Amino acid sequence: MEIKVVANVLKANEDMAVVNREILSRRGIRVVNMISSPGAGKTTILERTVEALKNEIPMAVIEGDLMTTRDAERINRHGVPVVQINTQGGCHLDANMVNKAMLELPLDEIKLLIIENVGNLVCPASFDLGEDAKVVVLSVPEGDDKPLKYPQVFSKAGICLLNKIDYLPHSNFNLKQFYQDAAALNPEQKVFEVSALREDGMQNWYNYLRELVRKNRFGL
Ligand SMILES: Nc1nc2c(ncn2[C@@H]2O[C@H](COP(=O)(O)OP(=O)(O)OP(=O)(O)O)[C@@H](O)[C@H]2O)c(=O)[nH]1
Ligand SMILES: [Mg+2]
Repeated sequence: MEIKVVANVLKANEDMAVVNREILSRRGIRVVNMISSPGAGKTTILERTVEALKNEIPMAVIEGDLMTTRDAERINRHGVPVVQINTQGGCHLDANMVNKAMLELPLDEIKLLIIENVGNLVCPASFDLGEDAKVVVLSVPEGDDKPLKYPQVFSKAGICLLNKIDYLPHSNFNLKQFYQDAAALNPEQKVFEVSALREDGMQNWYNYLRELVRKNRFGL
């Protein structure tokens, strides 16, 4: 019985993700779903990203957190539309929450929607929100063993941002091991090494977003 309930929850989410994808792709809006453990640097990356691209690509942000509007306030300072979802204890965003948040955004004016998921490397991987791509952020202080320990999110994410590379000289993070494990889980995954703090390597990420927005709904 319990298994059936869980299956129903995931099926309901899948159905709503299809609806979101249809609404967004009809308007030519590209969507990325950023996933990481708490504190890996999602909001810092987003602050840099909106500052760098907001005059070039009309964009909006959905922030997911258990509580507070802190991350939305950080994005709001950069003058792009942002909606905060508070899950009130829930460990991930789901497609229904995103659907409601989308209604608060000027969808006819944007081409890129970036969703910052709740800080958690596990549950968000199971819930499709209607995105074009999942982006996993791993930060150097978390350790090079994380891809193999949290394989689902690394397998599903088309992009991995390896953040806080400014810590590399002070850490035992083994880059070779990380690349080997990440490639074993997902040979197609692109990895961008960045320091959002120092703004190192961010151009590769911006170019990825530019390319994503340029593609039409058939991926051409
Ligand atoms: N040294 C260093 N610190 C960073 C970097 N990027 C982010 N930080 C710091 O890491 C901390 C957490 O960053 P956030 O951007 O809030 O992380 P987050 O993933 O959004 O966190 P949650 O929303 O709570 O899951 C902050 O103190 C940032 O200043 C980086 O590239 N290098
Ligand atoms: Mg954040």
